Amino acid sequence: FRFTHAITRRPAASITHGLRAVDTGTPDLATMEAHHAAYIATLRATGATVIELPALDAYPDSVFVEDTALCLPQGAIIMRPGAPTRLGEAAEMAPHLRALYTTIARIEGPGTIEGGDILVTGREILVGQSARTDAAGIAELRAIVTAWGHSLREVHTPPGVLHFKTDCSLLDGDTILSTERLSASGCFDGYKLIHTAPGEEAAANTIRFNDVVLMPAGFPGTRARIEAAGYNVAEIGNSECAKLDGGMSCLSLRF
Ligand code: CIR
Repeated sequence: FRFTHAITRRPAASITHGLRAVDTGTPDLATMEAHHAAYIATLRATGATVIELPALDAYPDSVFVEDTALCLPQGAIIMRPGAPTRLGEAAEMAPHLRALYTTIARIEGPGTIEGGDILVTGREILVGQSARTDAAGIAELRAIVTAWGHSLREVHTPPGVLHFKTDCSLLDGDTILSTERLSASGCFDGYKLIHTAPGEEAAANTIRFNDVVLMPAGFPGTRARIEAAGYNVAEIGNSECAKLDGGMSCLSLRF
């Protein structure tokens, strides 16, 4: 949760065609741009360098850069998104990571895996199988990260939830914010847990970025729990990304 860099990508006008599990309305580009600017400003205020990539109109979901790669101290790994319309986003990210990392690995397939299903904690890498991430994709990632000295544990994303991290986030090396429906599986046994407040499951996707926890605006019960545990919270508008099942973690690669 200590980072010197983040990579973001500007939302494209095609964001109105972004993937969504349930249609709750078309995202408004101008509002999303305002939220995105606040997000970037909050990351920068911690002293980090934020690399802003240009919009990619050919990929409506390309603002959600987290799904395209996994950045570790040993190197970056280019993912293989399970959503066919998002597959090309990984190749678009690759040259930017090559400019920053000497070691680059790539998930070759045929398995698929998206960054939203990967939680790196202080002690291990947790990966949730989901509609986007399959066993073959996880096996390929496991081979790469174990060679780099990490241990990987496979877990499951609750049914109907897009990504593993839709329902959890890391608050510090061994403290996790989770929905009750996810932690009920026991996947976080041994960690300190803070649960989202009742009815606030959509608050689970936050990011701890240096000295601040960025959380989606409008979840006072969960905010109070995070603050009571001593964290410094910044609320960022997320109404437009939420229409596309996106949240705080999806909007950046952090390293
Ligand atoms: C999608 O369905 O792929 C996008 N609309 C949302 C991706 C959110 N990404 C994430 O949680 N890491």
